[in-house]
Formats: sequence, C-alpha cells, structure tokens
Amino acid sequence: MNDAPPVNPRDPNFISQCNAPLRAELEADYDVLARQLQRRGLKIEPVMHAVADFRVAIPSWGVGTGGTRFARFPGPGEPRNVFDKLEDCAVIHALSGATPTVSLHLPWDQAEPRALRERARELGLGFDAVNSNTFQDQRGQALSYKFGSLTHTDPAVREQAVAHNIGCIRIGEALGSKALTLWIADGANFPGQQHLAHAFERYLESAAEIYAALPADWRLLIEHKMYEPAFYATVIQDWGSSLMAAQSLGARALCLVDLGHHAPHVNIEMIVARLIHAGKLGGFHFNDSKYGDDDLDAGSIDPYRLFLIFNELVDAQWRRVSALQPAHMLDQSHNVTDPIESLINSAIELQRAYAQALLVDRAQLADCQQRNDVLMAARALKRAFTTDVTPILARARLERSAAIDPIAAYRASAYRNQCAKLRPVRDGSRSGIV
Ligand code: RM4
Ligand code: MN
Ligand code: MN
Repeated sequence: MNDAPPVNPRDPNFISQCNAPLRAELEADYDVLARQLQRRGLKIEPVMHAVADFRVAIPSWGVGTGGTRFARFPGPGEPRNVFDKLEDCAVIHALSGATPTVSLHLPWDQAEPRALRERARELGLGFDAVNSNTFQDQRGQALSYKFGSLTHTDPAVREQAVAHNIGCIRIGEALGSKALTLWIADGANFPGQQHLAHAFERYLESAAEIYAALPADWRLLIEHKMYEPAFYATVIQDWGSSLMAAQSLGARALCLVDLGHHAPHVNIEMIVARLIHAGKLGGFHFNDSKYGDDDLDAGSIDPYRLFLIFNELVDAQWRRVSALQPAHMLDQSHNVTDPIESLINSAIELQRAYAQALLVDRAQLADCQQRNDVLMAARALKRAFTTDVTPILARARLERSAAIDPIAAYRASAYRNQCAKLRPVRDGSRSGIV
C-alpha cells in the first residue's frame, strides 16, 4: 500500500505549505489594489485589519447535509454527533480564520456540557448563541407542539416550552454562551384557527418567563419568520412583531434578522436601519434566498443586498451608534454542496460584503445625499461594491494564519475522504431540514 499518512487540515504546517506558492502573487495583487485605493483616498491596511477581525459563528446544524421536505441526499463522512460537528467547525475556522464560535441547537446537540466545553477548548472554539427547539416533538416528550409551544392554548404546553428554553440557558451558561436565540414555529394554517391577538399575548407572557431566567450578561435574540411551517399566520412573523416583543420584554431582548425570513423583494437593509435606530438589532442569521427560507449560501443569489446590509452596519459604526454589537451567525442548509466548503465560502462572502462596505466614501455619499445628487450617490455605493476586494480577504486570512485559498487547501487535505472512512453512514433522517 502506498497510503500517505492522512493530512490534518488544521495543521499550521500544512496550511503554510499550501500558502507558500500563492504568497508572491497575493502580495503583488494586494499592492496593486493598495495603489488603486490610495488614488481614491483610502488606506488598505485598516480595511484589511477590520476584515481580519470579522467573526461569524457556524451553526452546528449547517455542517451536516441538509434536505428539503422531499428528500435528503446524505454526503460522505457526515458528522454523526455534536463532537464530529465541532471537529468540522474547527476545520472551517482553521482554513478561514473567521469562524471561532459555534451556535448549538438543543436538543439536537445534547451532550454533557463539560465534555462539550472541553472538546471545544481543545479545538480552539467557543460557543455563540444557543438555539432552542420547540418546533418538533422529541422522543418521550410529555406534551406535543403540534398546535404550538410558547403560544399554545394549553398552559401546560406553554410551561413545558418555557422550561425547555430555561434548560437551554442553563446549558449555554455551562458552555460560555451569552445569548439564547428564540425562534418558534407557532402559528396557524387556516384563518380562524388561532385568535391572532391572544396568541401574541400568550407569546409575550411565555417569553417574559424566559427573559426573567436570563443571566445578567445574556441577551435574548428574537427571530421572526414570515411563514413555514405555519402557512397562514405565524405569531412572530415579521420585524414589527419581533420589535414589539423585544421592546415589551426589556433591554436585553433584541431582534435577530434571518435574511431568508422575509417575502421576496422586502428591503432588508431598511429593516436593519430601523432596528439600529430602535437600539434593538441583536444579530443575524446570514444566508441567501431567492423565494423563501431557502437557506442558500450567503451572497450566492443577491450579493448586492448583502453589501447593502453591511453598508448599514458600517454606516452605523461611522455614526458611532453606541452599543451596537449584533451577533453574526450563519444559518444555511447545504443540500447539494459539501457543507464545509459552503460554510467557508459563505464566511468569505460576508467578509467581502463587509470590506466593500468599508470602501464606501461616506463623506462623499453624505454630501451627495444632502445635495440630492442622486446619480452620484448611487455611484458611490456601486463603486465600493464593484471593487474586487479578493486580495484584502486573502491577506486578512494570512494575518490569521489561515489559508490564502481555503477551499483548495481543504480539497488538498482530503479531509472529507478521511471522514468518510471514520464516520460510517448511519441510518436515519432522509428528509427534513437536517
Ligand atoms: C428556522 C430558523 C431557525 C433555525 C431553524 C432550524 O427556519 O431559521 O433559526 O433554528 O430553522
Ligand atoms: Mn434562522
Ligand atoms: Mn430559517
């Protein structure tokens, strides 16, 4: 047998070997871009450092192959449990340099918290927001969520759902998380099924119990979603409901914007601007969408929209809006790609949008807006958006000892083949979201 020893894609020596032949070209491209930006009055270094400091959390559920309600086509070497998931997340971070934290979903990722924390520490990872799940029934669960959870008409079901969320907070505390993300599927499929006002009132009551259990340094992130699985009326269906809930709960309740949870054509950057104004923008679930909650890779369908969202965030920084620290998390379903590749690529696309937003000449834009020079204002944004910032992104990865070309390095490591041998295919979910 001529089997070479398996390559660990997290090994710094392997990564620098992959980088070696690419360094000279990168330096040349970076210098050209630096000169171009200089002519526009922009310094490249601060942009590169800002990109190097950019972080986005990996959703634990994103590293397995996703599916639709029609089918799931499992890929080779899928993670079998949360520890395998952590290992995949560590590969994504080692190569991208941008994803040091993981967002867990409970009870999908149930495990002994101490063991989880220890393994994460060994892998150099931390934990971002924990996500509760009251949209499915678990084996052995006393009461069903078929007709709702936090807003169910039966107080005993509401109590069970509240208790699950408080349990998630306790686990999250043991892991070092600082936020609970609350997304509920509650709603109605038929007009008349649910009393629209009372369902919202019940939500506020249940969420207040969860909020009361939050540790002092935690945040409650309220995620809205227009439809699915409820197809007529979802209780927290839009940012209006989310904002009302966050405002009535208290200062540490904030709104989370999942990009895919809006109707097509909705102006998401404007929602972002409004939530910033209200001091209630708590975080993002990044992904892309063409029609609904498609959970496609960030920046793959409408990169300009992603840029415009980052433009609002950078503008708020520029205006020194205080206390704005939105959590960045990916929330995607990888049905036809290798999830590790998609997640690496998505982290890069977020950094791209961020870098482009940093290139907007804000003084010029403000001046154009003031003078109603519409064409030049629009061009100021387009000029930043159409700048190829690829060398900045690669240079930022180098700064983090990550890979200049992370996907190429990942493929060269043959990590997926190694996993295919170590993680035999298991029976189980062939349909559904995970
Ligand atoms: C939902 C929503 C939540 C995610 C679940 C799996 O559509 O995006 O954030 O936890 O899917
Ligand atoms: Mn989401
Ligand atoms: Mn979703």
